[in-house]
Amino acid sequence: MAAVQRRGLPRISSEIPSNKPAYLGLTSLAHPVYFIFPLTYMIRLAIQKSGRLSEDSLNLIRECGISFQTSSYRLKTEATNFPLEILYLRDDDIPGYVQDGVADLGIVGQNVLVEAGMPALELEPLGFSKCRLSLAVPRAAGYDSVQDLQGKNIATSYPQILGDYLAERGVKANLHTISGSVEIAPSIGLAEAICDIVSSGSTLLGNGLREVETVFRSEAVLIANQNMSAEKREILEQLQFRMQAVRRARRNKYILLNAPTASLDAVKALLPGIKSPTVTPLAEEGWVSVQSVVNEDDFWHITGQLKAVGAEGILVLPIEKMIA
Ligand code: PRT
Ligand code: ZN
Repeated sequence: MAAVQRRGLPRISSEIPSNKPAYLGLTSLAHPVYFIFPLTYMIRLAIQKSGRLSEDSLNLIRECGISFQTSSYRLKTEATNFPLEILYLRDDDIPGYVQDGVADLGIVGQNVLVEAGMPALELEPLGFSKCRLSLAVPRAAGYDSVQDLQGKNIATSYPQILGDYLAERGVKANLHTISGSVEIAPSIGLAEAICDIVSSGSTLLGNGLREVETVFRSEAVLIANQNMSAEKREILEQLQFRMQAVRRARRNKYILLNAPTASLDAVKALLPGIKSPTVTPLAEEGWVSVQSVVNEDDFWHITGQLKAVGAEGILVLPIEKMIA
């Protein structure tokens, strides 16, 4: 049967097309008919269902201009304006699901990724959920170097990362793997030291512990299955382009100021901008308005220097997206 195209309806064919997705319409088992829909590929992104990564992951997707519905009991949701499906999972399960191709992409902490032994899945850092995996000992205990942990009991949820760290330094210790409340291990006599995630340090402090070594630094990363189809790779490229624009915008601020023309060279040297700053004359003679972009980390330092060379009326604005 030749393919038939009817206005407003999918094309109908009795042959399975080799290069297009087709859906089987069971009009007759003897003579199956395939409805051929346009190419509609979709990429699947796994994020943490509920925890420290969840909100930032959802915000990043939203800031990429992708709309979707959320609700606390849903396990997956489909974006309405981008070929993306979001799966909500426990963070520990995300690397395995991405490795196996159940999800194409994932957002997870590097600590979980490396502990799972799958660092090769990492595509790019995302700049949030920054933390460190640290060794800590009771405040009153003496500590000079990691060699002091030779033969000691250490409680941790990260035996792989810690094991590698100690082995590289020739330290043999007894690692006790526990999945939560690691910080209480010394006070209940389970271990002489712990190795756990630290962010502000207040949990260690509250449990009478002292941070002595940073074993690993971590942040949220985008991970990807390594055998994605060309079509999915194309969608991934679009998503990465948007994520990078969002991240660049978050790291930078738009700055506007007035400066005496005589100070312009000094101001330009402080504000190189993306290419060079935009300079326009003010109505008042001898003054210019300067617009540029400044890195958030340098912002306060540069503002002080700008004031010192005569800049006035400094305005700083957030940037929504920044395309390289
Ligand atoms: O339920 P699910 O398995 O999905 O989540 P989870 O409970 O295993 O993980 P979750 O939500 O606690 O953390 C997810 C990820 O956030 C981690 O894998 C890290 O990559 C990152 N992250 C960032 C942190 C922290 N900061 C953090 N502070 N993960 C844990 N903590 C804990 C830490 O274990 C300790 O108990 O917070 C305490 C220390 O915090 P401070 O601020 O007192 O130092
Ligand atoms: Zn977890």
